[in-house]
Amino acid sequence: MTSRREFIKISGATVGAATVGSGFVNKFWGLDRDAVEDPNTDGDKVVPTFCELCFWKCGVLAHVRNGRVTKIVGNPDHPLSRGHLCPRGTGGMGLLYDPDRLKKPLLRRSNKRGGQDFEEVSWAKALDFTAEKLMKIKRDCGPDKVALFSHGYGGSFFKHLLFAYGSGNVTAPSYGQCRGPREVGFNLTFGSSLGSPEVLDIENSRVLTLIGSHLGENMHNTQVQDFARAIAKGAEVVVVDPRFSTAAGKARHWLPIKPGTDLALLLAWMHVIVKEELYDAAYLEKYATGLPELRKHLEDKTPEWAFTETTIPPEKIVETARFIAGARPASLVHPGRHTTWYGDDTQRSRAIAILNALLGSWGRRGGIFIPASMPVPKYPCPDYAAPPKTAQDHPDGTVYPFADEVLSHGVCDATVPGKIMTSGCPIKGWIVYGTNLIQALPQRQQVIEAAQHLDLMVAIDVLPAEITGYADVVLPEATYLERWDDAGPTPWREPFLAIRQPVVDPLYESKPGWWIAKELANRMELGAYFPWDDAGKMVEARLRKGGYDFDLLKAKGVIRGKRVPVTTEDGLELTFATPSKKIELYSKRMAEAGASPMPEYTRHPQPADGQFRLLFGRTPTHTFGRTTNNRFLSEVTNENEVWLSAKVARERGLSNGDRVVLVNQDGVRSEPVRLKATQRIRHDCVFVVHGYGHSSPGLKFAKGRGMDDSRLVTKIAVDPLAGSTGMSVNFVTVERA
Ligand SMILES: Nc1nc2c(c(=O)[nH]1)N[C@H]1C(S)=C(S)[C@@H](COP(=O)(O)OP(=O)(O)OC[C@H]3O[C@@H](n4cnc5c(=O)[nH]c(N)nc54)[C@H](O)[C@@H]3O)O[C@H]1N2
Ligand SMILES: Nc1nc2c(c(=O)[nH]1)N[C@H]1C(S)=C(S)[C@@H](COP(=O)(O)OP(=O)(O)OC[C@H]3O[C@@H](n4cnc5c(=O)[nH]c(N)nc54)[C@H](O)[C@@H]3O)O[C@H]1N2
Ligand code: SF4
Ligand SMILES: [Mo]
Repeated sequence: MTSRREFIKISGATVGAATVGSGFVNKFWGLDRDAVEDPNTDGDKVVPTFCELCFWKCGVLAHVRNGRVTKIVGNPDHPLSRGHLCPRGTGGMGLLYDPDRLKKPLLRRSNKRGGQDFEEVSWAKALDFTAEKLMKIKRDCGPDKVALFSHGYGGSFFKHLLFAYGSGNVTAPSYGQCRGPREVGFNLTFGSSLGSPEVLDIENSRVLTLIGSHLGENMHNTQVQDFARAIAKGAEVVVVDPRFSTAAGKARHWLPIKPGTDLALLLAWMHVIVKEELYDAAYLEKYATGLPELRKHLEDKTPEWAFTETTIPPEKIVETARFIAGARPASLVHPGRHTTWYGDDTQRSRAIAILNALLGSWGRRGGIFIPASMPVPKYPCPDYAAPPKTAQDHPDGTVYPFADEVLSHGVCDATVPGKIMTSGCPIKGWIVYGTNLIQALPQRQQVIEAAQHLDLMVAIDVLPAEITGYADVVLPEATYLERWDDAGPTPWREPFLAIRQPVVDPLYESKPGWWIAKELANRMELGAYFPWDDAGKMVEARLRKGGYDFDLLKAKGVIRGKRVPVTTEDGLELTFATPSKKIELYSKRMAEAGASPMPEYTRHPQPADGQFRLLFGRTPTHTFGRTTNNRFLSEVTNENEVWLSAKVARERGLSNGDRVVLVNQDGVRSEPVRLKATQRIRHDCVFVVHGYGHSSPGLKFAKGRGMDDSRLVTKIAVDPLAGSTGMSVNFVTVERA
């Protein structure tokens, strides 16, 4: 195992390998404290691939010596990494060589789900068992009674398998518990959503406004690099956050808003911008509809009114509105990513979208670009026998009128007999790929209850995460450094194509996802849908058919296409896929669905005296619970702490470093956790990094470290438009442990 010193050196090597500005970027984020070059970690072979420590897909170069990966650095040719990685990406060996990895297929021994009581079995036995159960569900109840929960790039083979099987129930918490409302809000306004990686031209922004979005702690590599570059070029930042985030430390204006009131601020900003005619009139004239209705709607949304909601002084609201408008169109109000906060999140995202429209930033340099990509032809494959059946999560289609993906918590509900009306029997089978539903979904008891009703749960994972304990069969996947995945375009500022290829052979008996999906297909008479022997060959055939130089791709990991216009400044003509073919400031579709056609502020319950709103976020060195067992990354941070206002702590006789317990409104108690008494947070909320407090005994390093915030999320506020679950609606008291 590499020591802390070596790990830091490895990070240092990343800095060394970087291109222009990287030293600055690392200094900017305070990441290069011990950075040293270490040629001792150079490999005798370097294999390019892309990262899976989060979902940003940065290109990496993996150094290999004597069959072992010795370091991972950024691929300078890859537009998402540009030669350097975030701290997590450098720590991929901590996953590859994690001694707690799943090593062999497991079959559950006892009847009780959740007990982690398994026997090791052969692949043949595990796959036969799974395929037989899936066939039985199909025979008895129909194929649409199986759902796939899938997070991460490798899930594509299982989606294909599920569609071939005849089910359309593909879902992920990264929609209904993450970016769902943002995608819906932007889609309703511009006819297009933002996707991942987000299509934001932060590097060229002159003013960047962050509502939450804690860049610098939220470590999406390209965005934080762009953020640092923008500031180096003189950009200014406005941060709206109840907490003095890392980004707030770089900001001209920090607005410590009362949590849950952002929509009031957004409306008041727009009030000022419209009243003072600071908007981009020519842009709106050409591209938008609904300005008169919006003007009327905003009349009474004054800064004085917003002050009473947000606690931001009216003068400050006016000043920042003018400041933001002064930089248009290179003034970007970041759409956020984790936007499932209070249940009116689609409306808040709509307000952010409309504000961007007023600034003229959609399709503009320094705003939101229209991405380019390099298409990859399909591998010849039969059509799916029947169109995938309708989703089971909200079957009559009217409950959440704008949900455009299947909702994970809805699938849980549809698994419990009689809980929501679906035709025929409830959902009987879950395939869970790369998502730890126990930590990712709110209202854990309901997830666990749903699991108890299943005929089959198969978990495909690399680690014994909590969810694997509830599965009937656990299939150990090879990590991203040990496998091929499918090839596909990543829409971005410049067109490029990258491949994921194995760096080393799979350890233990782990197998790549493509192999697992194909073997299951063969056992269910669906082999025709996987008409290739090996995913590497399939990827090669697809890319060669597309006219790409596969040998170059293998050697470099990435090829770049010719730049095309992505903003009006480059000569792009903007089009909008809305019903009116224009930006819809007023949404007829929303009115028809019975929703407010322009964002309407709702007042949310606030914590009582002695209670605090539980907020959560990220730390630069971890991706939720996905990496908290990674010993390399944990050399830097190995537990979370609870942020509480220093004044409040003092009044309660608590000091920095004390062990405390959080107790939520339903009496659920957290694990004991260290207190961070700080002036950097408002008095009415506490903040904690998500992904700690693991309980799975198999996660020998992470188990019992820090607290698990999601256990306290027993209450949700469901967004009536996107169907997503607002999770920042839980209140806690703080007790000494
Ligand atoms: N290092 C690292 N980076 C990551 C991830 C990771 O796990 N680790 N995860 C990735 C993923 S999947 C996602 S979705 C993103 C999430 O990252 P973001 O999209 O940035 O998440 P948010 O929930 O917007 O940000 C949390 C911030 O919002 C503030 N906040 C809480 N409530 C409110 C409120 O009512 N109003 C306002 N204005 N602010 C509020 C919190 O204080 C905190 O600073 O990060 C991505 N990047
Ligand atoms: N309370 C609370 N809940 C949240 C959030 C929060 O901040 N607080 N954040 C929300 C957000 S923004 C999101 S995006 C979701 C994300 O939540 P999840 O969808 O659960 O995402 P991860 O935590 O990344 O998923 C981790 C699982 O994937 C496994 N894994 C890692 N690599 C691989 C691989 O190569 N192959 C396979 N098969 N498995 C792999 C890990 O071992 C782990 O079990 O959670 C949401 N839920
Ligand atoms: S942002 Fe970091 S963890 Fe995510 S893909 Fe890039 S290097 Fe990997
Ligand atoms: Mo997310």
